[in-house]
Amino acid sequence: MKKITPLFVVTLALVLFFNGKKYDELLGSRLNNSVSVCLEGQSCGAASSAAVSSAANSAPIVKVQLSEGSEHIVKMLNSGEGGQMIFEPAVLKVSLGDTIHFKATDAAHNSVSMDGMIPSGGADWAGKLSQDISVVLDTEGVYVYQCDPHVMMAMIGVIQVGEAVNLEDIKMAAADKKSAFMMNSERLDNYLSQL
Ligand SMILES: [Cu+2]
Repeated sequence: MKKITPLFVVTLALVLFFNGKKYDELLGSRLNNSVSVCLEGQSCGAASSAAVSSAANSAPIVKVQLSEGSEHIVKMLNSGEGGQMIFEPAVLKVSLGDTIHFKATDAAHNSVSMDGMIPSGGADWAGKLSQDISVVLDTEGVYVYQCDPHVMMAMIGVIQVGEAVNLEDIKMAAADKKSAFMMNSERLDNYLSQL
């Protein structure tokens, strides 16, 4: 017992010491987190910059990243995360020569390229109602397409293939096209701003 007691005391002291050290480190890291301040103009990570742009523009503009792979699916929906009567995803960035599969997930929609809203030399397309259609995009630029029955609700989508070489043309044409939208008229500008 006389030999065990000092050993016990030493062990207890060590346990307390290391626990205390860990606690201090934990406390320190919590304090560091809570006092870290993101100043304007500094690189503060994605969440913070989104918050900054949200405050500045009332709606955060998140740029769409290049989709991986060479085949991409766009669903035609009555209701999606972005609202009613909508393509999902409504904005896509793909590589030259990629294939887009428009899926009639919900009935009574179609996908039709919009007049004057595709790159010059690009192939147009026109799917039938409730019909899946696959389109190979082998001309670089920005394409805007619509759903015929719901174009008044701005059921449209945007695909950038390679570089957005015709974006200024599309933006000029968009000003005219928007007059056809009775609802969701902000969608087209919103989508184009994500490119
Ligand atoms: Cu539709």
